[in-house]
Amino acid sequence: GEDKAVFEIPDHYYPEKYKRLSNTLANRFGDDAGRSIPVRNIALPNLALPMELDYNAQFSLFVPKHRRMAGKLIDIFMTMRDVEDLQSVCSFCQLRINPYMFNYCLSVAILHRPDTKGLNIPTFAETFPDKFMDPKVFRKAREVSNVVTSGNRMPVTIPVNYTASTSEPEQRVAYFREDIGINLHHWHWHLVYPFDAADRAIVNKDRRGELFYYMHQQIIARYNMERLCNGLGRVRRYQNFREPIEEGYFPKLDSQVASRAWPPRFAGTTIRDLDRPVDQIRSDVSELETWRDRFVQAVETMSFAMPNGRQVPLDEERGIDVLGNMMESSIVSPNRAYYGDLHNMGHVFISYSHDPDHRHLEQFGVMGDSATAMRDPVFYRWHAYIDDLFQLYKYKLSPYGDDKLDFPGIRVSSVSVEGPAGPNTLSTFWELSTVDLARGLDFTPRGSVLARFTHLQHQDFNYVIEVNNTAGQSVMGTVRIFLAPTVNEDGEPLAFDEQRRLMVELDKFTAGLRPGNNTIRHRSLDSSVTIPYERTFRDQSSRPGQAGSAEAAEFDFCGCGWPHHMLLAKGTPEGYPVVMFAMVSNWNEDRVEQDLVGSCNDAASYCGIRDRKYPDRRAMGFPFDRPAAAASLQDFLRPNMAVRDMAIRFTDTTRPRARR
Ligand code: CUO
Repeated sequence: GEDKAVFEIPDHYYPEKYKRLSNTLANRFGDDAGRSIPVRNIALPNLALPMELDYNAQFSLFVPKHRRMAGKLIDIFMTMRDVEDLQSVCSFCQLRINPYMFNYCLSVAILHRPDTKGLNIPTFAETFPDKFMDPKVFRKAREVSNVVTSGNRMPVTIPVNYTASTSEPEQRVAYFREDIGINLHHWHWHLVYPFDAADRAIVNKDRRGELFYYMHQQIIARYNMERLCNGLGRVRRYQNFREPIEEGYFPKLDSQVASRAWPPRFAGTTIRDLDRPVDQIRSDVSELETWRDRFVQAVETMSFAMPNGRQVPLDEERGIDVLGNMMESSIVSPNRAYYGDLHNMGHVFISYSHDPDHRHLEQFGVMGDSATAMRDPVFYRWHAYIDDLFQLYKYKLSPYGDDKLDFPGIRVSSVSVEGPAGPNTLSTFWELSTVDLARGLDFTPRGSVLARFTHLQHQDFNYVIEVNNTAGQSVMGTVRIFLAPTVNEDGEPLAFDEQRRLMVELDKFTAGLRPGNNTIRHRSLDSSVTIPYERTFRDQSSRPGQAGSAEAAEFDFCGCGWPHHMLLAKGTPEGYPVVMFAMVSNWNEDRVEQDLVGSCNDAASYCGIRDRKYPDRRAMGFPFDRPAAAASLQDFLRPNMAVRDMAIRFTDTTRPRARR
């Protein structure tokens, strides 16, 4: 509600230069006026290591030194006795610790401390909007906020297509790469699945390595469909580290913290050996190649080396999870000394390719930060390569047999969609939305600053699935829905093995099936992949509480989830041909015994469920995670599966977002 609070912070918590201001400085999570809350005066822990990062520097989880400093700070936040002590140490840290690192570490701690579950972490886009938006917006926002009183402000408009002209073909999918919701999802995902922390339990979540593989595999599948809709070929993997990266990227994002521009990468840049003492990074390109070769060797031999030299087999059930942890890598990698840090260091090499030895005193580019990496075309080239390496393992597995694919007694006679665009037509268009930038803008007066931007949107629809049950009794099934392109760059039908890798998961849910005919109707809005628009951007009507307040909101773990407005690819004006696939598998073989009390279980496909196991016993991406003998999707079908040809029709109009 309107209950505003000011935190009374012990005087000696303020750095010297702020002492005079101490009476007027409100806590970052507090509001402007009202109730006064004393902050507990505690014996402060040793913060020397995290304070080594300059307050104005950029912070990257991919940089090993930053990772160690963050690990220490998370550890400090995790071990504070209670919420009041946590708040106390936070108020001390706020004016001393690099704000990006502070925000990240506090978010991880709030997510993982038992006594802060359900507390609100301010939505990242609003905490650091400079990572998601064009800096011009902020200059305008400052002007607006200085002249107009709160509550009566004109929104500032973020232009469409501001990072390149149409001479750059990659610009055709900029609306995907630079989508604020997609970048927020990616940042949240890495927040929920950190790869480093002093407390191993924070990292070691159920099937986290497999989810790293799967979530990023799905990003590539979605991006590829988006590219095909726009007349671009599937993304070319970045596999030769000695060759120039053809694509350039000029981010045009300013950091408010560093007050300097994010460095660009020119077209034709080649990654080079890194020697940046300031970041304690020294690594040669050949090291990436060694790690890559060792990863491939593990797959080839279907076994990996433990630190003690013992060889352990990669099995069918857990192999992909081990490889995910090895590849990313995380502290639960089976042998970090040997398999190294391929994926993370790939980000680091690319993000420093403009200044590998720090001679120009430049910081990392957008690839160095999980909040901004997806803007850069090279992100997808890198992850397409990573995905290829994972697929090497999947090709080692034997195809699923009937025992895994069939559901005896269950026949799916049809899948279709119904909606405003007409039967079996999916409809997309541009939508104009407004988000609140109030948080993270450290100018006065504080309050609402609205930014208006354009993003892809679609008309919601229902899935309709006809299922015949001849099992003689009621059974439970898991409905799995995917969407894929039907033809390649040249308009030729896709072979099964190409198409399976382009399969985009749209939904997964359980359904009870009575004997006889059943019609399952399911809303696209309830997708297990996406979170509602309101959660991506946070409901405008509910103002956040401060850390430590009892005001519960779930924008943290719950912030992880593909943004619903990007559920479908853009399509084409003529109608882009796609095929929808639906399968009903036997829930008794899929289910995981656990209670799902609580919330944030509505985007489980890409994000898992907080404090629970991944809620599906099958391999992620089942049944398309493995190759099959089938030549075409039609060949692959079993009685419990159905397909339907459809079209995604894009209308090039911009509609203001309607209140729903
Ligand atoms: Cu999400 Cu490379 O892992 O950015």
